[in-house]
Amino acid sequence: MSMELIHETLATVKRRNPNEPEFLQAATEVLESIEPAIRRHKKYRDARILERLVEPERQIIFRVPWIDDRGQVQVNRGFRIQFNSAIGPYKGGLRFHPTVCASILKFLGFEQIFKNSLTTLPMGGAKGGSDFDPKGKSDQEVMRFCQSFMTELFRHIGPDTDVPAGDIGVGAREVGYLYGQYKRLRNEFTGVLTGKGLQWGGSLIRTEATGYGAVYFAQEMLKTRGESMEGKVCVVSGSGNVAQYTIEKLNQLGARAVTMSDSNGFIHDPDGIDEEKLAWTMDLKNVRRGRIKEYADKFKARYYEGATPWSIKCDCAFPSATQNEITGQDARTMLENGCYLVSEGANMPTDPDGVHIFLSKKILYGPGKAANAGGVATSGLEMSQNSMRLSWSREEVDRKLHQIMITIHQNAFNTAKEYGLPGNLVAGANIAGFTKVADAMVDQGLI
Ligand code: NDP
Ligand code: 2IT
Repeated sequence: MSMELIHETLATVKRRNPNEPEFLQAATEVLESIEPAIRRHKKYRDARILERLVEPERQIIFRVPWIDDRGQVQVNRGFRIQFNSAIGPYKGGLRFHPTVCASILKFLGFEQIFKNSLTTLPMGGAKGGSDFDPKGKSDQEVMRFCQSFMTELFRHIGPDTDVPAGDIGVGAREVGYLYGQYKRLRNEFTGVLTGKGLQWGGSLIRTEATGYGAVYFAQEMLKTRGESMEGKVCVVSGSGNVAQYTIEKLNQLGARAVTMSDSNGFIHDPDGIDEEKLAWTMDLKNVRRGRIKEYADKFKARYYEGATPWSIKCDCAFPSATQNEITGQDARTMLENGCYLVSEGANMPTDPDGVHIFLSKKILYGPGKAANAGGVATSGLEMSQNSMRLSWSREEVDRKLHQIMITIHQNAFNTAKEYGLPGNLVAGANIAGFTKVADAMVDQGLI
């Protein structure tokens, strides 16, 4: 009966949101895996929690006009999906990428609800962004775009209402321009964005947090089998914020990261991307804004144009680029090559076929909403520091981040067991994240 309810709800999602495949994919994965909780708790069925959960509280879509360096008017589309505020102010990143559309931001906002719930901190779920492409744009163009974007967004956000942050295409530079414009418009210095610069309200470790967190989560998964990261050969995709700090933490723990990628291809460096090569890559990607191919030329590694790194033999994989980057076929290849741990730094990087394969083969599989929750968790710590008008040391924030990742793993692991699905961290994370939000929605009446 509860499965019927879930399928009816998903049919409504499909009917109401035609042409939103990513959102339907995320909703299907979550709803199907929380069936045991829907079955067990009549109060969720009576309060029609599922039907309410899949409908965002508010969606804002707006025009973003700006002037490029040639003096031409450009127009992009801006979004903010305020999905759920049952347990705290809306919280989630902004993505600037040409593929951005309602479907992608709704999948990300939906995932964010459960991820934020898992962090143990009081944050609701949201996501936003634009189809603006920062690639190939000058700093001035990026600034003018960010100022125009914020000129509309500012009226919808606030430190107790909605606190955006970065995601793909939105890093320190973009957060700086966005924050500057918010401050001018409001005449207030508040913690309205996270991922801020360290001199103006940012938290130590926020830059590192998602990557570090994904590795801390992997450590916890390995511990259940009495193993550690030491000596593990790791395949990493992406070469942006999450990939960079995943590799930094892997190096610190004695593991060996052998790949990185961008949307053009991937590099394979069997000797490992050590500290020096990583520092060079950070300059390439964060300052010079070049392509990963240059790494192969610089360090005599192999470059594979137009391919993803999943064919490379490894013990552990850290997908850290984008959604659906691991297909069912990739998953099969990875298992054949001996990969037995996947910790998702990206959001929904594995397609449904791939997830099914990882779960049925019972490898150590940490889904994004658990494994990459360290980023938003540290955003939550940045919000606390802003509210208290003080800043914690690097060690203090790292210690809190590490403890949060341990707790998330424990919660997902124990919840999976409690609901009769031992080892299934997809079900464990979804059910644990869901029940907290669902209980809050029941307590607060018809919201
Ligand atoms: P960045 O913009 O810093 O880096 C993104 C990386 O992924 C780049 O190497 C980029 O290559 C590659 N990439 C992006 N889109 C595609 C695509 N369609 N196909 C192939 N490669 C692609 O973003 P982040 O590192 O911040 O984000 C990476 C992932 O982690 C995303 O899924 C994001 O949602 C998730 N995440 C990020 C968090 C954060 O705190 N930043 C927190 C939690 C999750 P190219 O330069 O060629 O575009
Ligand atoms: O997907 C994510 O969790 C993020 N991009 C980080 C969100 C945040 O508010 O720090």
